[in-house]
Amino acid sequence: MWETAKKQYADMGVDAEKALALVAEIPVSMHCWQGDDVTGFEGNASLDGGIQATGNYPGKARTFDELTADFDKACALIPGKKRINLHASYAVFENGEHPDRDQLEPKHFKAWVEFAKARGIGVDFNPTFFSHPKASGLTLSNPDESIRSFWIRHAIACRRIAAYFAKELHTPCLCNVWIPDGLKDVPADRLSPRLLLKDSLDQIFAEKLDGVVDCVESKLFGIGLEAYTVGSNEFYVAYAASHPGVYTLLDSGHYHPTEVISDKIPSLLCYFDKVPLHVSRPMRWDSDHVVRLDDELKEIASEIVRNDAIDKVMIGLDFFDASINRVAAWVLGTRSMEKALLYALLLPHDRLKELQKNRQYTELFAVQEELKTMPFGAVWDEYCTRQGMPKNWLAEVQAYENTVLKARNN
Ligand code: RNT
Ligand code: ZN
Repeated sequence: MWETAKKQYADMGVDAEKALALVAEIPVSMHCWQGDDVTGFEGNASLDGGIQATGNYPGKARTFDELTADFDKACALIPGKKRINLHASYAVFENGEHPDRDQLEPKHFKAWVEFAKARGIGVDFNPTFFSHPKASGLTLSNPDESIRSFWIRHAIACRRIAAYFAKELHTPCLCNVWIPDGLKDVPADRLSPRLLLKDSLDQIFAEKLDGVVDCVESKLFGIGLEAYTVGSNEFYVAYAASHPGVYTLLDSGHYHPTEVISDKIPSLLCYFDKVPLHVSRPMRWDSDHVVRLDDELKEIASEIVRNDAIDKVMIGLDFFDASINRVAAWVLGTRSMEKALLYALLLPHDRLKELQKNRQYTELFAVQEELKTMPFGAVWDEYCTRQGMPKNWLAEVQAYENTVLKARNN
């Protein structure tokens, strides 16, 4: 089937061998927080900040050892090159120490560096501005200077930890600032919090750090924060555009329901040499459903591939579903991303662009539809085989559930 498929793609002007070689090298940053519903290791009972992981599937990871074991299990069932994306709330403390978030140091992430080194993967990082007593109201836009400065110190500490990851692992570390700051109901002042946020960011990014790629993640609304979000799209795009070295991250769930990030990628590529992503799947709201191989995911991947932006777009995932097996969720979502990238690499982009340029819209429409029934599945299977994937990954997750997850009793 692979040989036949390869020939069929060749007839379309597509080199399927080349696609297989390319897809295996595109790094996808897998978020650690799918493994434990964004709980972290600080003993937090509940998740706040306007985000929610719904469901209570048994077997959630509670410790560094459990989370990393689950992550390894998932990775063994996903083809392609991975990175791991961590939150500051996943610091690993020793000797009974319990530093607050503004006191975090590289040494609190030594275990993660060792983990990443042993697997030859890079690390990305996020300061954690939620699930903390000082995050019950505003963080970086708080008019209370003692609270705002606490969070500025936290972000500065996190950037230094990101620099440590980059140095130790010899690969740049994306350090992403997302804050939940906003209001439930109609504000009287939308400007002042944004000016405070702007000042906070200026303080946070003042230090030049090698290997750190800074970015800011905008959002439309959160649960309980429906009326106003301080870190809006326009605010952060303008901030990044006017601050060289700071990028703006696109999360699929952070826009109006019919608005898509695939269209925003080429817009940002006109101005930025890096475009970080949080690929997620919103359903009616920023629900962070596990990513499926749907039209928008294919379009996201196509914008990366057809604009020669594989080295510019930094693909990270951001979903958390507590209603299904969490290891399976990681595998499903990440495999969907891999599938979309391979799918996009198998499209005859030059030919399609030419049709658009020549205003041959009928032919363009026809070819686009023909492409949908090409033997993509055979190429995907070949990719999985070459990457040493088992035939039935779900059976492996189910066995892991029976032997490991069920013993956790949580
Ligand atoms: C929240 C943002 C943010 C978080 C993670 C846990 O809406 O998408 O990226 O999901 O940082
Ligand atoms: Zn996100």
